Amino acid sequence: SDGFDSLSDQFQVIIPKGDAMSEKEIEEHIETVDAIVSVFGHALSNQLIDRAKKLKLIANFGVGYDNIDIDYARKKGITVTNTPDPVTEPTAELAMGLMVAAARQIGKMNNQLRSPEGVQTGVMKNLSTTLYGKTLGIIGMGAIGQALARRALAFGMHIVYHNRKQLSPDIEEEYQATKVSLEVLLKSADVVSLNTPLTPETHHLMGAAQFKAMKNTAIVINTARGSVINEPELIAALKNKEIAGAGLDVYENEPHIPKELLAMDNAVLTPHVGTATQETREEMSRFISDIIDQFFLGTLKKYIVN
Ligand code: 8YV
Repeated sequence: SDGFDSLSDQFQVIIPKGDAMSEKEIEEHIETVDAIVSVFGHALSNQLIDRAKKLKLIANFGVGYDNIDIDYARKKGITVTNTPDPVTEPTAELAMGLMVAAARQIGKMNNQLRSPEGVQTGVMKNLSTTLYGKTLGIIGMGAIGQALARRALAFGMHIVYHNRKQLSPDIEEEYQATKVSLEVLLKSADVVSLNTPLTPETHHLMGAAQFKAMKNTAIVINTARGSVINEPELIAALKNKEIAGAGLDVYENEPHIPKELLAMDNAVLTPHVGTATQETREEMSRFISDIIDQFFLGTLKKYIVN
């Protein structure tokens, strides 16, 4: 809560006792709050929005705002904002980490070394895959996709991307990246990274057909939203060796992670921690405090998503 300190002078701030407000805390305050800080994993229902008679601002603590019905909020005259800037670099960093871990089997080796059976020593028994010289296909070339491209370029990877919009020639040149169709990306990439928001168009963008279209040596990385992938179909593709591995930070029904994935040593898993660093959480809190300040001063120009 440190990052919210700057707000206390002008606002009465209600800090939840846990990670998010309990039902009891919500009951107590919902009818009197002017702003709510919402957080992924705690959907803000329309019924709750209806009850928040004084609500003017929903400041979402994160870049993805699929936990809020933003059109409904707009109809009610409520502004919704997000926090893109502070999450860009740490999320790309985790995507890069999952990519390296999946390709170089860091998770598998780490687990084996600590297991009672231990790891088989000797390089030939532990062969993995080099990223250098390989092709990274980025689906969603927004800020996080571009931050990942910068990192991948430094690793000596080639970059193709799929995006609604074409990037400017300058930016394409900077990342030496080429825009391709989803079909071409899936066929040519050694690593496919998902960096799109979750929308009706991207829901289950990756399923059985897409995994079949990928190289069977390829890996998929997801630091976006679990439902961009059809999870049972990913599990089947990994089992049937249609793809070689996965690095996942997000899941379809968080915080649940399917047992099958937990049992697979070709899946490197983290529990939705793309922005879970000390620095990032503090920066996100400061960022959202500034948004709230500016909104009530009437000077907020950016970060409004509805
Ligand atoms: C979570 C994220 O919102 O920015 C996003 O979209 O997924 C994360 O930052 C955050 O971790 C929830 O506390």
